[in-house]
Amino acid sequence: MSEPVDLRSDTVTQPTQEMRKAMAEAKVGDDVYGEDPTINQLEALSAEMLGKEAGLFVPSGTMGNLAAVLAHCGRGDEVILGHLSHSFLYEAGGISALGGVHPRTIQNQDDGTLSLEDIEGAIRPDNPHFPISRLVILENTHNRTGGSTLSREYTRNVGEITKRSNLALHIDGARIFNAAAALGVPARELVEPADSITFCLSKALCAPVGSVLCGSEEFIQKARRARKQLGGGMRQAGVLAAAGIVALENMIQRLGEDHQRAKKLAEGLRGLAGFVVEKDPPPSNMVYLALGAGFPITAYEVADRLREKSILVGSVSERRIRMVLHYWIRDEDIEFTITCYQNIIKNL
Ligand code: TLP
Repeated sequence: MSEPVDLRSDTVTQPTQEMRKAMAEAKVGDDVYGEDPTINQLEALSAEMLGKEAGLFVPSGTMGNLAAVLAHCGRGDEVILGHLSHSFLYEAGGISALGGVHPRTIQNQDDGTLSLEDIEGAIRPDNPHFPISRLVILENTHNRTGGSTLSREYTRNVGEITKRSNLALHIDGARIFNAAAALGVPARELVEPADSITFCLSKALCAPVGSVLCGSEEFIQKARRARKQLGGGMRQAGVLAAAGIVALENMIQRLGEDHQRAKKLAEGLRGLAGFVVEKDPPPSNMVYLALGAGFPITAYEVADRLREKSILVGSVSERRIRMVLHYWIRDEDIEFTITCYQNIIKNL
């Protein structure tokens, strides 16, 4: 049987042949002793690419974000973040459960940003009634608003606020290289105002496991302790980091192809009665599709009908579908997906 067309996420990507070879041949050591040469190489390469002093290899984006919050904040401190941010919605409340950190959510705008006024307005005055505002988190690209990109200028403006107010700025850059490709701006410039950044190797870059948290030497030392507390101190994990190095060296320059395919998919779905492509053209590698008011079946049923044709999509809610483009999706898969959507409409 042929492979399904898996559009649920870019997290489903399999490692490439080149990654598998690099993994098999990786030189490894005990990373808790700091002795894994491949992890050390990945961390140094990541830090250099993002213009930060140091990097820390972590098993997941979730752990990268959590270790960052634990390194920036103490118990009872407050983090300002978007109500649609991944850290708030999809990380199992880790910052509160494990860090005793208070989330202060403010509205994400439709383009994934937090308004500068809202950020300033959320910073607490020094008063014993209040938690201490310590950190702002941005997300680039912003998943729930359709893979929106946050510009260099916007991020600089936020950085000016955080600096002025003595807060830290963390970027959840799970897909920062998608943002860089979409905007035509080097990733290091997009994260320049940030004190820390997490990016993922295991999404559109195809590595099987891992993210890297980057920041100053001092920050990374604290984050390394937090990673240990969270059980993320790994041993001969250079076999994983080896795939991450291939991801950084060879997989970034092709991300534009995924963005082109996202546009092609959106074009094909645009005219279909009952569906609305939410961000059209899509800003990066995601296509979100909303079902119009009178659409007679739910997003779950649409997903089931597509699954019968071996197409997998994410139903985010009853009325909303997400499709994510990645390395393993070819042009013919896009055409086939559009045809299957057309057939669903015909057979309603
Ligand atoms: N996102 C996943 C799901 O958790 C929703 C996906 O399929 O998109 N930040 C952002 C912006 C993310 O989208 C994700 C994963 C993470 C962090 C967490 O990364 P992992 O899955 O490695 O913990």
